Amino acid sequence: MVRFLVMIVIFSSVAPFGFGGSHGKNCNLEIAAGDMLKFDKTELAISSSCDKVTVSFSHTGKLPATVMGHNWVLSKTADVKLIASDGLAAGATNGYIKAGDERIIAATKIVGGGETVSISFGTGQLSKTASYTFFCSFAGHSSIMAGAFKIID
Ligand code: CU1
Repeated sequence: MVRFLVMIVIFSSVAPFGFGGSHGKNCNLEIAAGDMLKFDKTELAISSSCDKVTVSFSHTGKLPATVMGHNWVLSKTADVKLIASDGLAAGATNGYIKAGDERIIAATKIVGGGETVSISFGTGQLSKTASYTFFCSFAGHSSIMAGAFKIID
């Protein structure tokens, strides 16, 4: 699946490499999670030619958001633990995200079974040399529900 995704990214990469081009190229990613603490992908990758990324995240389970809610959060790998612990302190009413958390590159709201949500963000702040991780910040999920977010040529 990861290889398939990478192929799509490579084939859709028609613009010259490098961020901040004038093409305004939008890249789409899809990811899902069910009633277990698991995303259906362990890795997501975008081309460095993407100016903007839209992530569509589906909760394919049946449990409600209060019991088994999930979100999709992107940050530098080094920031995951503190974002998650601050999110836990912020609690369910804040979607397990600390208000105004500048370490977060992108985050969806918490969704429950049957719901799909999407988030778009610019790639201007991303660097090919940094390490990024996507994860779920719902209470206790981030240590298991996480994967690598890569920028490839
Ligand atoms: Cu979760």
